[in-house]
Amino acid sequence: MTYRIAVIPGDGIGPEVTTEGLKVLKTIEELDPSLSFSFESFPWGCEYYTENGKMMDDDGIEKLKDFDAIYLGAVGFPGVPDHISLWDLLLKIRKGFDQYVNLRPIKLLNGSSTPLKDDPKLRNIDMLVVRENSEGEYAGAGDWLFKGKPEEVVLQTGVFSRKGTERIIRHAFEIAKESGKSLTSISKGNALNYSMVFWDEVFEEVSQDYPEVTTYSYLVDAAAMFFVTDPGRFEIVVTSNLFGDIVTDLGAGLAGGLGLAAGANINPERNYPSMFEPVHGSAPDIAGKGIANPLAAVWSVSQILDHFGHEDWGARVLEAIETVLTEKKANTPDLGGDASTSAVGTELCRVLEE
Ligand code: GGG
Repeated sequence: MTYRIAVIPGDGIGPEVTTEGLKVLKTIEELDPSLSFSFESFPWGCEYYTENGKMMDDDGIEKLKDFDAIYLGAVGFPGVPDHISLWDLLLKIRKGFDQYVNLRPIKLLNGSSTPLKDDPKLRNIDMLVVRENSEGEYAGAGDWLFKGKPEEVVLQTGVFSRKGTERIIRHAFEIAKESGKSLTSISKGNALNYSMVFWDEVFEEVSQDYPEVTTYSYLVDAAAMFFVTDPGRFEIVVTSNLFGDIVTDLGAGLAGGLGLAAGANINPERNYPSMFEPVHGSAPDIAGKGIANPLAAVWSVSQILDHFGHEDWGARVLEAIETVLTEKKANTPDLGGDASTSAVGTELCRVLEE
């Protein structure tokens, strides 16, 4: 079977890092005759916006719908307002394909270092954040009244439907049950007296169906502190769209930086393609210099392989990343090395071929 992958390299360092991800997939294809991938690239992003007045084609969702997966680099570049680049490409695809589960692993890989003190307790970083990815604070609901006037008022409404809240919490419980790990809900019920009280109630209700799963609940501010002081207490984490976006960048900072953080936008029903992307953005400051760390984008490739049911290859790609990190022969400047983006990809392929 040939897996069809739509590639959206996007902006800034996106094309540089996805090139290395594709290099890895092509190497795997050569090593395993039972696997075959076809790639179609789409030139969407900020440059496309500047030329065409839109981030993607009007029928972009239609064009993507029959692919087995979407591989995205990065979105956003100076000159195009960030809310336009995010909403008209990344969020449009997440919403268009109901990719309501955002899986973001936060793991201190072998060979990677943490800015935390050299305390074994603080090296115990291995969690999976299950972020709600379709509504919540990113519902796009709100208003901007009396613009420019002294009485100006801006509203940004969080939307938490029963369907949306229950399905993400249930999905996280399923992951926790299957993996035998605990599940922590991160919310803010004391201050957000509608949305997060509701979230906490739904979490409590759904937990009744999973008596075998040990559960914890944290306010997001306390959770942020414990991420830093005792990250080992978190295994599977479920949280809302905005909180998930924030705590996963915090987690990335603890586990080696954004160059090592991958994310999968999953449509669990598989009636539409899922999308895989590094968590980082387009990093305009280093774009075009050939020094961006491609490991997050390659970890996303590992997630694609897992999603296709080739967990053996997914694990091998992650092991190859750990080997490259441990050997330190090809690490980019953010990791203290001087290797180019392309040299890291080539080294990963060499490790896979060994
Ligand atoms: N790698 C995709 C990208 O550029 N993400 C930047 C970003 O701001 N993402 C926000 C989000 O994941 O909700």
